[in-house]
Order: sequence, then C-alpha cells, then structure tokens
Amino acid sequence: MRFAQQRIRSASSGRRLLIIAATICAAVIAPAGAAAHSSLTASNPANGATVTSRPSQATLTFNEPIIAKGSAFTLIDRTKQAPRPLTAKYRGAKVTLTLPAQIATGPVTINYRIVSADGHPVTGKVAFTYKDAGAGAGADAGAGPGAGAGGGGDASY
Ligand SMILES: [Cu+2]
Repeated sequence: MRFAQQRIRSASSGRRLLIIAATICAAVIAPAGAAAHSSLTASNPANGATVTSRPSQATLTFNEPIIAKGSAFTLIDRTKQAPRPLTAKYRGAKVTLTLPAQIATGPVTINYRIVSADGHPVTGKVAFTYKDAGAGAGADAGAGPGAGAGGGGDASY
C-alpha cells in the first residue's frame, strides 16, 4: 500500500516536472522557432478573392520549399462539410493542388498542414468565394418575376 502511494506521488511530481520543462522550452524556443516556420506568401485563388469560374487547381506559395512528407491539403465547400483531401504537386516553395471537379458555389476553404524545416507543423487556410457567373447571368437575363422566384429558392437553403 505504502509503496503504491509512493509510486503515485513520484509519478505526479514527474509529470509536474515535465509540464514545467515543456513550458520553459516553449517560452525559449517560440521566438526563434516562429521565425523559422514556413508561412504562406501567396495563393491563387488569393485569400478573400471571388472567382467566377470553377478553378480546376489552386497554387499555394510559401516562403520556403515544402516537403511532401507530413503535408496535407483539404477542401471544404458549402455543401460538403467533410474536408476532401486534395492531390498536391510540390515544386520547391510552390504547391499545386488539383481541385475537385465539383465545387459548390459559395465559400470555399482550402486547409493546409505543412511541416516546417524545424519539424513543427504549420496549419492555415485560404478562403475564397466561388460565384458561378453563368448562373448569375442567367438569373439576370430572366424577367423580374423570375428573378424574384429565384431569390425565394435561394432563401430555402
Ligand atoms: Cu518550430
């Protein structure tokens, strides 16, 4: 009994030490580490952009070459809430993603997870809006009442 209690006590103090060590490490490492982390410098579609035709691919450019191992990219659109994994081609700091043949109009988000040179994972996203110009033009071409009905249909979403 006594032995078991001692073991528990030493285990908890060991854990406490680990937490303290981790805290110190994070505080010391964070400033230097942050500078070394990969970050997104540009993308196409650009973050916050509105595209009027379905993009078949997206390019993400980072501040340093990206390694395929450990990197992952997914897409979320308005209808499909489960993130869809994207095929990526790596060319130095540039990653080209093949986008799904079907993307719902509305907000689209590309989530990325890449691994920095120091081994730390970096996550982020590029969000853009896909607005189907063809559908928009068709609605505009319709008579006023038709456009109104279309608006009603939209509201049912
Ligand atoms: Cu780091």
